[in-house]
Amino acid sequence: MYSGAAAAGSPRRDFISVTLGPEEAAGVGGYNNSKAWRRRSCWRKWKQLSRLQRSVILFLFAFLAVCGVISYTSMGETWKSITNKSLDDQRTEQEIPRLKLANPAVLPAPQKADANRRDYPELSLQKPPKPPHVRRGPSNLQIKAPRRDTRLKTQHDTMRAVEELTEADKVEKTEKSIISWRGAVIETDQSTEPPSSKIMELEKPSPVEPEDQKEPVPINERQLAVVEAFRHAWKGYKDFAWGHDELKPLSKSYSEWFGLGLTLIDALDTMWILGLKEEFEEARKWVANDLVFDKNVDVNLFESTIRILGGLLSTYHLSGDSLFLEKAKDIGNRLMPAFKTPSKIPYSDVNIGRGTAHPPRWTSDSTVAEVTSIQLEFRELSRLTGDEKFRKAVDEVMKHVHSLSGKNDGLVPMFINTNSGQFTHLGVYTLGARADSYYEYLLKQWIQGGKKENELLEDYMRAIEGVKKHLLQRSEPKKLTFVGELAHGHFSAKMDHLVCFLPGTLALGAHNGLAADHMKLAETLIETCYQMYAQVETGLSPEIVHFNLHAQKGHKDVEIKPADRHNLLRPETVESLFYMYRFTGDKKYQDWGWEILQNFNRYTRVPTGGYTSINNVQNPSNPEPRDKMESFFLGETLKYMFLLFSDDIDLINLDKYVFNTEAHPLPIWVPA
Ligand code: DMJ
Repeated sequence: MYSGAAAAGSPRRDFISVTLGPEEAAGVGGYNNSKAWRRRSCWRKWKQLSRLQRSVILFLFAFLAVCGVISYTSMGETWKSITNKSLDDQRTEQEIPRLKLANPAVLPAPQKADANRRDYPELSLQKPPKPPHVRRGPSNLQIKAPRRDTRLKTQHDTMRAVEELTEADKVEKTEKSIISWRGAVIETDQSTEPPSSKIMELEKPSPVEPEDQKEPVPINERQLAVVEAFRHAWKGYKDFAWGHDELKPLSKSYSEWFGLGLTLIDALDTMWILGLKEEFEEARKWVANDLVFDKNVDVNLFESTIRILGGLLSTYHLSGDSLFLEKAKDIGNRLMPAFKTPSKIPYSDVNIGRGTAHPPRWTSDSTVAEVTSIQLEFRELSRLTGDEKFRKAVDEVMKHVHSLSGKNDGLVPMFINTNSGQFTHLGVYTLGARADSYYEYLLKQWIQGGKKENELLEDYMRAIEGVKKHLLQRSEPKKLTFVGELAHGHFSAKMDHLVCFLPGTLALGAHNGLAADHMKLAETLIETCYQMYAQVETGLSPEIVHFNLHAQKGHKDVEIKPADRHNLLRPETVESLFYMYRFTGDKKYQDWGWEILQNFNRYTRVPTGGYTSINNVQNPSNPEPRDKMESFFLGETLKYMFLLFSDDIDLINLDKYVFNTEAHPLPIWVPA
């Protein structure tokens, strides 16, 4: 083989070497399909081309190479997403059978309507589905004007309209000190103590993400009416009950329950959500300077957990202000003695100053709803502080109740003994007082924990089957589906207003991938709850109704006994209306809520400030004011009203937050 300048003397010297095979070297020509021959032949052809032709070809090659690289990259992405999707599908499919196996008789397979993300909770956590009625985009374009809106205003504008204040110094102040978009102005130099290093290192208020830190959201006229109602209620509280538990608006005084500023704490996150900066700031100062838990006072474990601990935790998450977490940790620790019982089922009452706990004087029983509706708060406190003792205590209660006998198709009795740990007063089943939030917290703990705790889901699904089997009936004449009660095998057509939490909870479950018939049931039940208002003379629901099972001339579906005709400004129907509107976008739910707000204004508003419970929802000319504004009117009722009238799904996004039973939003833990 020879390699070198084979054509010395040739005018074209732009090649360097040629390799000759033995035949060619020997002058043997003809067709030869060997690789070497083909290479040589191409090379000759290439040499015969003009410089221009070669440049064009080289350019084409270069162009094709660039195209190749681009399409390879995008193919890679496509391939990656296909692979991920199939992995996700596999994971989902693995989890479905696990649920089925856990309780084949009760748990229906999660609906797989179109295999979209909505059907699979794990996926929807990452990228929540958007209700069709919500438009995204710049904040002032996101919200469709409700029918009666004449114009939309920003939250900031709204405050202006309500307050009629000069903005100049407010703006300046805001620019100097605001740390977050929704409501509160927190001066940096005002921050109470330096954040407890342990707490702050362990856990940050997780859901305050950049996505949430957006422009003030425009609010509409109905929301503005809620803001006005809140400010009126707050005026009464501030003028006559500041720092006390509840306002007595008629006597212009207050009542104490625990002596811990219950209304103020319950209302903190509502002020934040409504954008009431000044009110929030003032209340924060009271928390920083005057809220003291080292007090010789008996508090109810459940009530102080859902209102105080829950309120402080959610305010911490919304504001990012460590003051609230410090206070939450303090009250959490002071409530722990309640769990020192023979059965670990907590006592109902704790002295938060002395560190002692006890059951009510007349019994050693606790209420089932109370011991099973403190979990969201204590679990979150453990997550934030890194101290497992809070979570262990409440998880133990749930495990124990899960394993107990005495349930009826998932329905639980109303009492549990703190010595034996057994249910007592067997045979009575209700979704109302003393059992209600047990069911609510089964679902909500499951959601909070990233939908991994199957026992909670099993108990929830079984209970809803129990409701369907034993407690559902239809009334006459309107055939309203309602949830009655069962006492030793006898059905009672009695329904507490408290039961109206259920449509919202069912809708939340369906949104998280549970059975689609739960949503159907939610739709029929919320209609019933609305009728509990609409069929009454004041348009306000009584505490308890009895439904007519038989058609009688001149009788409505709803009957009210004299002892039950009071209204305590409760939130449950408005709460469910909020969930129903969020998940369906059906404006009728907003309209129903609007009617209710107007009737609260008509019959319960006290001109000098505040709202009052009333004794008689059947007497519009004299509803008999009771002279008490419950803390949940500000903590829950008005908050849910405001959210119901909003079209912004990011205003407490239900794929990021779960509300405790006192309407305090807590973060859904991001799945590991
Ligand atoms: C609130 O304290 C809570 O919603 C609780 O779960 C039930 N009772 C009141 C409101 O009605």
